[in-house]
Amino acid sequence: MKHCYLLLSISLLMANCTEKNTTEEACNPINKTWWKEQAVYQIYPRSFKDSDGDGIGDLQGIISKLDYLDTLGIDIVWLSPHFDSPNADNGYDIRDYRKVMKEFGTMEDFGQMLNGLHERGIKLIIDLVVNHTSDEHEWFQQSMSSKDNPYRDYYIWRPGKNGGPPNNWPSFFGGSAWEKAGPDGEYYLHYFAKKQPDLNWENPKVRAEVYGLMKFWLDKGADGFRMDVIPLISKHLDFPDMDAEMLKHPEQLYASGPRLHEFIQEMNAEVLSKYDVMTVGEAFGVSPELTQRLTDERRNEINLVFLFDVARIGREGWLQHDWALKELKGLFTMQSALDNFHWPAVFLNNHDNPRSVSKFGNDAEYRVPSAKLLAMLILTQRGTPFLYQGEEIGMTNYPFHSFDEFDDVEIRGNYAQILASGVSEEAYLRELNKSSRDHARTPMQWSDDNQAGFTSGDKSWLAVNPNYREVNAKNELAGPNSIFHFYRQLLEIRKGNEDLIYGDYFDIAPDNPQVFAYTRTGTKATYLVILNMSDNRTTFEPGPAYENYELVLSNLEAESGKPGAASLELRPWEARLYRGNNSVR
Ligand code: ISL
Repeated sequence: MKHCYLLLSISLLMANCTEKNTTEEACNPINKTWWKEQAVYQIYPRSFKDSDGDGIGDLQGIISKLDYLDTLGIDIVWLSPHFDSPNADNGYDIRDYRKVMKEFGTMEDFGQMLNGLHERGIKLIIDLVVNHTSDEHEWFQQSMSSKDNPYRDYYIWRPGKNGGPPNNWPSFFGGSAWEKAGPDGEYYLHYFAKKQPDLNWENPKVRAEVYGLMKFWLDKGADGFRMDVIPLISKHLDFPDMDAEMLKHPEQLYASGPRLHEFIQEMNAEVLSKYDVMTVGEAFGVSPELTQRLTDERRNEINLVFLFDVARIGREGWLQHDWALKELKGLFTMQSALDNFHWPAVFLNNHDNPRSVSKFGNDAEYRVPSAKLLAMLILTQRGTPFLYQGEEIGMTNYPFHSFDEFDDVEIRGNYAQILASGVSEEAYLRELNKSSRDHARTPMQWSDDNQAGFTSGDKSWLAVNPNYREVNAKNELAGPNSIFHFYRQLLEIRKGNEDLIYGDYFDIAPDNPQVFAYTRTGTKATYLVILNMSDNRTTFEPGPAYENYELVLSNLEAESGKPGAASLELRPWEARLYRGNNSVR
């Protein structure tokens, strides 16, 4: 896979506009627009802020924190699913697309939250989960009731084979991707949990239902969608068995259905093209080529995709291997080398991945400087930055000591078969302490009060991280040199700064094993970013071309030393942002 990224990035680099290469595509000026320039903040509502003491976050809780978001300086909120759901997968199993989950509040609360965001100049994109619904959705209840029911073909039913499921496809959440149900003895397809049956996108009635619910929320004022596993909606209708190699990465088959682009172009024509919206697809399992096609502005499909290469670097299923900084740099070079018809989404963590300071930084001795360094990384890269709740205060992974502390359906669903494969419980627990999705889902830590100020109740739906007395928003807001204020300063520097937003990206030391250093060259200025991503001091020499560069921001108090950026002494996790007027590579 990495090989094709390299080939792709070389081809894309060649496509840039140069004297030699003046093809129309390469020299097409970039289309500047709000969703390329603004910074997004993801809220996982269940864990953000509880207003009624039931231990579950809710919309009134979000409303109570709108000024906090405004102070931080983010421009767009991505809200994970807020729809009615039995919460088999914490809202990613929708029972009624036009109703707010009762634990989260009411449609009036949604309107109050949306107005509160818009009054502060903050847009809202919501989570579109239309590869599957909850099995408690009325459509599925009807579909399951009989082969002759008009809703039967809203889902994908097939007869079994040889006394078992139609084929050997696996669910991501353990076991087969097929479940027998209903009076006719057929099986329905579910890529995720049994309680998340896949919708049949071949059925034009299903597509019309989806377009209708999208318009319902856009007409309420939503500013776009994050599209859950959208590449999976087109299925290979011959349902071939997978061979051993394919079974290692089922998402690659699931994300290569033959009608994907047709469906998304139809969605664009029917809905998206009629609104000024932002769309970001969760490109789970897709190839770089498919990513290119999905986000090529000339194809009128979607604007951005989340590629998991960075956030899941070193991951192999539930295993987390070590990784080298050089590999991380290569991924950023690849995604920033896109031509002007494409635009990357940049993120280090979300609700499905471990906390960035624990995965990419040092969440112990150097938690504060490394969290600030990661802020500088994510907010000076080329692409739309997506922050995840709690990242701005340096929240860390949770210390899980036993399996009953986990909530995640993905863990509970896979537990038996992973142990049956011979993996010991301690080995599995050790890996999950590096990679579990629950790390990102522990309650937001607002203060050193009981339950970290997340709820007035005496219990939260998932345990609060025991480090909340030290790591909390109240401390961060109070301390001028806090992680929060470092994010706020970077967001301020970035806002409206077209050199940092659209400037060319160039890694000036791709082979350096501990320093990540790159430039962003715009029309007015060049920014130089120097990140010592290690626990060790080091010297780093960008060279005389940078001797007149001025320090804009650093995460550590300046030590004595020469001004400029020609030669630097860097402390562990030291991060510096310089600015120079000469456009130098
Ligand atoms: O990698 C994964 C599968 O093994 C998961 O982290 C995740 O399921 C995948 O990235 C797809 O995620 C999205 O769809 C899921 C939901 O559980 C995730 O929370 C959502 O982000 C099913 O809706």
